[in-house]
Amino acid sequence: MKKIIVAVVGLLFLIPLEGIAQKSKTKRPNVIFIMSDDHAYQAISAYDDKLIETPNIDRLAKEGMLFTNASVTNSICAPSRATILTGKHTHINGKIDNYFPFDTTQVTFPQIFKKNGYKTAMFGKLHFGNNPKGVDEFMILPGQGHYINPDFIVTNGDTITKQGYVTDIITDVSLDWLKKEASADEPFMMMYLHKAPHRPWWPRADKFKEFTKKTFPEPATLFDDYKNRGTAAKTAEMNLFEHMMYSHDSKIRPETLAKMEGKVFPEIEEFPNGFYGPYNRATEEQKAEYNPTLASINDFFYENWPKMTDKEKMQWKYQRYMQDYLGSISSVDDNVGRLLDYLDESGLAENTIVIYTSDQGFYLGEHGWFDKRFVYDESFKTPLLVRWPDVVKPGSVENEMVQNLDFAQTMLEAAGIKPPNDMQGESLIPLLKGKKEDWTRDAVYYHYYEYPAVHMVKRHYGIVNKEFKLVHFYYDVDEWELYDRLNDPNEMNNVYADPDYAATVKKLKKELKDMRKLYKDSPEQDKEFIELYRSNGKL
Ligand code: SGN
Ligand code: CA
Repeated sequence: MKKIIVAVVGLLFLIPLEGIAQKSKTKRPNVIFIMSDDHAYQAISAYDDKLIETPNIDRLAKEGMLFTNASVTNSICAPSRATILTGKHTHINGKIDNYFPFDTTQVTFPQIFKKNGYKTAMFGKLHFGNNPKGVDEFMILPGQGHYINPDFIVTNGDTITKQGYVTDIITDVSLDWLKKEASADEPFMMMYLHKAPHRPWWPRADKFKEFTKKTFPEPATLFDDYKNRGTAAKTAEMNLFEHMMYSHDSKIRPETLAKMEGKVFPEIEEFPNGFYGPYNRATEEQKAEYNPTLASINDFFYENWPKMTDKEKMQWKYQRYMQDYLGSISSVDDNVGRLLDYLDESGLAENTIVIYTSDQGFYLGEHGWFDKRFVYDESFKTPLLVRWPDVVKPGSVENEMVQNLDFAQTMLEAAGIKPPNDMQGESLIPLLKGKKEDWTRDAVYYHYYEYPAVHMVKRHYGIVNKEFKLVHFYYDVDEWELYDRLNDPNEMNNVYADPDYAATVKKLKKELKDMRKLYKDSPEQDKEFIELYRSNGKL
């Protein structure tokens, strides 16, 4: 009898709950778009756990889908953001590099969400030289922004300074907005955009201390000599040994460099603010938290650097780089955890799509490099994890060739909004729903323009499918490269001139030509963008 009563009472409670659940399923989903700056997939444990554990980001893979072949159309910050926001390739949206401001007459997807009744917000890094459109509320970093006590531009156009560490602050503000604005009646779309782990990789003081004690495995290609590659790889200025800076990047104080006997470090004159620019943002109290770790790094350097071989210097720089880069990521992961926990506690998680990505990949010592820009895998590919309860099968892995070009259409369609016809991507909804048979694309297009510029990566465009990558470097060279992705995953051998690959080259050249046409790119357009540099005195 007791059992029956319990069962009946239980049923009474279940009925209304069931009703709510039914209702929320038919409601338009909320969207949280999380993007970190320069977060390499090699530094997310759902992809690879040899460098760092990222348990919170990994939750999105466990509870959703992990894309292993996601890429960008142009591996550099602001252009990638412009592609994400417009759903168009660089040559169409006009944002070719980090210098020229974004054309604000371009339609961006938050504007479309807002028009369709969504509450919208953007917090963190935009890097456009102008403010976002289509968001009810924003707080963005001016330009690259700072790690410590950063400035922000807010909705009314004012600039404010916030005390604390940038990754924590962006999360605090995003959570505040969710607590205030997210409700059951109106759906929302929030962009939560981290500055970390962008150069110069300043972790929070406690992470700095923690990660400086760690040693990381070296990538197989750390000592790449760029043999069997073209001019572009040989002339790029992003080698850890040659181009990474002791003070700005490795956190050696200029005074330490100045007192090194007989050694001349041009960066003391060339970039005097490299160390003190970021460090001096801290209050005396905050500096005191960094100082013991800085002292141990500086003492070690002062004593050991003169005795080190070039190989050891490279290895030391790699370790310093990883310590700071991964220390910065650790805070991103913690903060993503805070956000996901809040979604759970508030009940929002159930009807919210959460996307995690980066504005591009990054070299973590592969080919001896840091930075990005190249179509070679580590910077061309980007992390992509999507959780969408009841739609995406938990723990699924997708290897189709998807791109940041596809994000806008995907989010709009998920919200039941028809994307504008001139967007150039493909909605990822069939893949997210496990309907692979409805996915037809097998190759993607890439085009990088920012040259000559910092890191000196030459202009290039190309076509990439699962097996091959065909690339044309142009402007001050005219060189083609072909990589066999299956047999040479580290991309160490350009086989363009190998007779065994002649048929592949011929086929891919034709496909590349067709693709350029399809996306409305052309040699005339390439010349126009070179002319833009010339007329702005950049050549
Ligand atoms: C800065 C960095 C470069 C980086 C660009 C673009 N130097 O100039 O290393 O490639 O930004 O980065 S720094 O010394 O100022 O950090 S992007 O992410 O904005 O494209
Ligand atoms: Ca970036």
